[in-house]
Amino acid sequence: MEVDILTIFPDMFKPLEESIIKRAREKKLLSVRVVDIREFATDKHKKVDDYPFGGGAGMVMKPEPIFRAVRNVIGDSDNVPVILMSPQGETFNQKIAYELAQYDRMVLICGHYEGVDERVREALVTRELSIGDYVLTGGELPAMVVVDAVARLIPGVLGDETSPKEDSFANGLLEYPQYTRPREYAGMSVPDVLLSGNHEAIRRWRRKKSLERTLLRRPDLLQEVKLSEEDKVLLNEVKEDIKAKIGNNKEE
Ligand code: 9D3
Repeated sequence: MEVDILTIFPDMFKPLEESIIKRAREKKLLSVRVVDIREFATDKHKKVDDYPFGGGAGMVMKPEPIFRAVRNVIGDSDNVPVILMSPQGETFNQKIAYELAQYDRMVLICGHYEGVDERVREALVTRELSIGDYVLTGGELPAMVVVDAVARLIPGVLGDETSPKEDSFANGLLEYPQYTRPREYAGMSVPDVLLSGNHEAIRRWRRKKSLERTLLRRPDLLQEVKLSEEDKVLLNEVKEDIKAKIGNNKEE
């Protein structure tokens, strides 16, 4: 996938040169081009923002540099998502990540100041995304969040050991607790079942823990997920455990 990121702060994108994203780029599974909107400013001072018509605080990003930058990267091609990162967008989630991963290109525009000239939305933007209800200083970190979440869904980006199909948000439940060596640390031991070698018992324990964790932390997710007959049995066990106070009103 080819991603073009339009920004007035190109130096903020160093994190995309590390770790799994770095490897994905080396393997040519992902190409990230960070485009400095300022290079497309039309005046001699390379101005990218201006005062809002009608008055008010703050500055607004001018349309011309953004239009020219988008035209420069995609020309007249359609079917390329042009995504504006903005606090007013729909909230990004795993489902949207899967949708975007189906494209072989996308353009991300990072908003700044008090916002962008509305004509950018009218004529250029196909989708507007927020990453959640908190106020950041710009769309750069959100753009990196989207690139990261989408890139790892591209086949081959994750090693074979880690399938995105096993992601907690992909199977609709939170993940079960994980342990590694040593078997005992600071007086805390690893649950016996995980050392038992009984794969069926381990699978059942993990599923139950996933259900328990989801019930206690994200009951909203349980409304969405389709539970198997075994899941219903396990979830009832969880609820009985909690009632019997074995749960001590929290996990374990
Ligand atoms: C004056 C009203 N503000 C809206 C709450 C203006 C404003 C604040 C912060 C306009 C832009 C920004 C910068 N944030 C983003 O560009 C942004 C963002 C965010 O702040 N939170 C979550 N997702 C995103 S995506 C882009």
